[in-house]
Amino acid sequence: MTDLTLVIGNRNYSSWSLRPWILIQHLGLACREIRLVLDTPAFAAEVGRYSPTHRVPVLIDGALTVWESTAILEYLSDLKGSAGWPADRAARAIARAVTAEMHSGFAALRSGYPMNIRARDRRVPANAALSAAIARIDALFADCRERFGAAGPWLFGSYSAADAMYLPVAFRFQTYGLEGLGGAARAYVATAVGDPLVAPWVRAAVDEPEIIEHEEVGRP
Ligand SMILES: N[C@@H](CCC(=O)N[C@@H](CS)C(=O)NCC(=O)O)C(=O)O
Repeated sequence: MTDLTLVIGNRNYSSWSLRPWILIQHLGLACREIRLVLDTPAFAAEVGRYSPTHRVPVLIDGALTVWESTAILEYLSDLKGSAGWPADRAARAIARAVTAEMHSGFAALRSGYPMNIRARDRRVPANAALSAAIARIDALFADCRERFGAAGPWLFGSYSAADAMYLPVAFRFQTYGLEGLGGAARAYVATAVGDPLVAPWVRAAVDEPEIIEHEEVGRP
């Protein structure tokens, strides 16, 4: 028996919030949402009621509070008998590795290409760190798809927490362009942004009125 509430930030900008939300959809879990608007006095005043780190996302299940997106992904998967991870042990190990890699790294990608779901045709000048991050994403997507993806369109064939972790990355390429990605990575980006289960989040992101200026980079 679960009683889930996910506390999230703005749908357009909060990449960490999107990750557990999309896994919840793929696992078919029922979950309430509380949205706190980032960069506002109201966020600062309210987030501490839910989150010990004063950050989102936070998952509340009855008396239990889970923070940090990877821990939330693990908890959600546990609720469904580990269904958030590939069944094969080797695939599961690599899925966890790429998930940890995203959570702990890619600083240049996160700061250079902030997630901005509704924005299109943005361009950011190249720099060495950003180009290296894009090259690593290209290799990672291609490698996972080639080694583990035969059974379906996702990184490990069937949907997993790794796909949830990289969905905001796919949205970044939709916003800032696909330069630097090869065919396999481009096809995966198209799969991820075209996922019917993410469509309600995208519609809500488009309708959000808030603009966070420092996230609006790369305008023509
Ligand atoms: N390591 C955290 C990062 C969470 C995070 O940085 N969340 C941002 C929103 S995407 C946040 O809460 N920012 C508000 C703030 O720092 O005041 C996780 O994986 O959940």
